[in-house]
Amino acid sequence: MAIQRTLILCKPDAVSRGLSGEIIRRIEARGYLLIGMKLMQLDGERARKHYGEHEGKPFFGGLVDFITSGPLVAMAVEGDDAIEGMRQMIGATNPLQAAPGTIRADFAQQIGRNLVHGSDSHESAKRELSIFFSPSEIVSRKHDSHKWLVEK
Ligand code: DAT
Ligand code: MG
Repeated sequence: MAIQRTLILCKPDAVSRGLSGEIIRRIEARGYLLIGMKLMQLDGERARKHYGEHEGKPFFGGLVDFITSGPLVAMAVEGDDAIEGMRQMIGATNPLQAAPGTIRADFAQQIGRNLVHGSDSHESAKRELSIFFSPSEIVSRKHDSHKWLVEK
């Protein structure tokens, strides 16, 4: 078990559908800490950088158009094994394959409108967090304040 940081996005579909509160509620209910958060709209350059691994794939253009289409909520989330834990909570990329109880299964229908982004590895988390947050926008929070949730 290790304390990890991960980038979570409530994508424009989540914000426009009024689901960012529900998504944040689930993250906090799991006991993860929000250590950075902002509402912002991405420009194409930053969107292409964030989704760089998908450049050249048939859905890349649509993905960039969609992620830049409206405001999103970007969050830096911290907790025990938070990268894998958040991926579990978000569910499989295609909402049809996502397990019931995950955000995508509970609220989404289509792969191209699947509401949430979560970093998929330590390297991705590091890279993606630096695209969305400068170090001064990350707030250190003492895990002791959650000691009833986190096993030492
Ligand atoms: P994830 O968001 O689960 O990490 P990914 O990194 O493979 O999934 O893809 C990034 C996003 O791109 C995904 O959330 C939705 C979109 N996407 C992926 N595969 C797609 C496809 N076959 N058709 C349309 N959109 C797709
Ligand atoms: Mg991904």
